[in-house]
Amino acid sequence: MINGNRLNKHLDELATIGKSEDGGINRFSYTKEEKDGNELVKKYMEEAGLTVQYDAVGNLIGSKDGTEDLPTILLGSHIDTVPNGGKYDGSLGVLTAIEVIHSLKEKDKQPRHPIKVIAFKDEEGTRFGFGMIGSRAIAGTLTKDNLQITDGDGITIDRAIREYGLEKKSLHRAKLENIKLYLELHIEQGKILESKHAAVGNVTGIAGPLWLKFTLKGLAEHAGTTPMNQRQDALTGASLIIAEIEKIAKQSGSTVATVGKLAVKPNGVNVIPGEVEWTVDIRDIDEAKRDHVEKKIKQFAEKIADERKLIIEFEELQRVEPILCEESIQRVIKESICEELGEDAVSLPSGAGHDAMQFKNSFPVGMIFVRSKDGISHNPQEFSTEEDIEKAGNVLYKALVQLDED
Ligand code: HGY
Ligand code: MN
Ligand code: MN
Ligand code: MN
Repeated sequence: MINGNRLNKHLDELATIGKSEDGGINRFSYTKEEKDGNELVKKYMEEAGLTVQYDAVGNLIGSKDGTEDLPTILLGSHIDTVPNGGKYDGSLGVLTAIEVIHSLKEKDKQPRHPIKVIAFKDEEGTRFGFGMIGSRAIAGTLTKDNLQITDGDGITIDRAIREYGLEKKSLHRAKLENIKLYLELHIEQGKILESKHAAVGNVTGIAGPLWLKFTLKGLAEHAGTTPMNQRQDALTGASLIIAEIEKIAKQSGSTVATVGKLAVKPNGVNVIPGEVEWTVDIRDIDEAKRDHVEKKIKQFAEKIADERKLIIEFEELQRVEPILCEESIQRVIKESICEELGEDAVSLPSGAGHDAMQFKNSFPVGMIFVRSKDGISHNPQEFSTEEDIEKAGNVLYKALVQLDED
């Protein structure tokens, strides 16, 4: 099947790019580290016999012709990271897809369908607070307005693309047509496979992330001279709301909600906070439940603002619909898992978002999960064993060969 040693060697090499002293990886979109990472992946793609190019937004696309004039099969994932991220999130999917193509080439197996392997641009949304730029472009849903979104330094996505040195191409040309399906391998980033002693799993669906920014405005005043009953303290108000966000999500039973970023202004020891800004990431496989939690959180926030003479503002950063993986692809993945592991396949939903979600209204998708040690991810301690990686690579190989025959 695949060459597990070569795959794990590529993974180790890529992990050195953007690595910080404490072992975390920082490869944010349109930065030098991410460009160096792409150039290394481009080399691997060429060694696998793929013809490689960057598209209008910087997706790195390796293409291989099929023997027949059929729709294209897409494989891929992302190599950008969260701040201080792990070495497997995204990268494993890109490198395993390349390894499968490389192994097919070595076995002189010509696929019937054309195949493209894509390292999607900015899946994580770390730099711009707006994720999946690359897969949106491939789906044809990235808009000119999206390109005006800015990073913390006020640089727009559009300017970042231009400064990255990409050939000026129209956004519309990035959309891929005549696609049969998309298949992504990714680490689970959760604890289910480990709890079921399964190295590899079949993904049933992907929870849709809703990202909001809350801004709560009060009045910055002197910490020493302002009586407690005359304050418009934005941070105490925010803390009540944030505690309630956790409570509402817990009560929902399935929806998860996370406050990941928070900024206090003017952020002085002796100043009553005049303004607090924070993000909320709300997810569920069931969109109606997710949106109900959103509604309850906003209602509570407005109540606190009212009671404390504060002003609350909400901004939607991104709202991605949950997606169910195609039954027919799931069936092939389960058969491939059963063949590789010699046991029935474990199927599970993905709490994490993935590029596959952007193709909900374009073409069918399937995902394969690799076991994560202790379920840890978005953390330098993220880990999957070389054996599990090789088994998962064989599952991707088998599933691709099967899907290519259909
Ligand atoms: O946020 C996510 O779920 C993914 O890691 N981008
Ligand atoms: Mn991630
Ligand atoms: Mn990922
Ligand atoms: Mn992904």
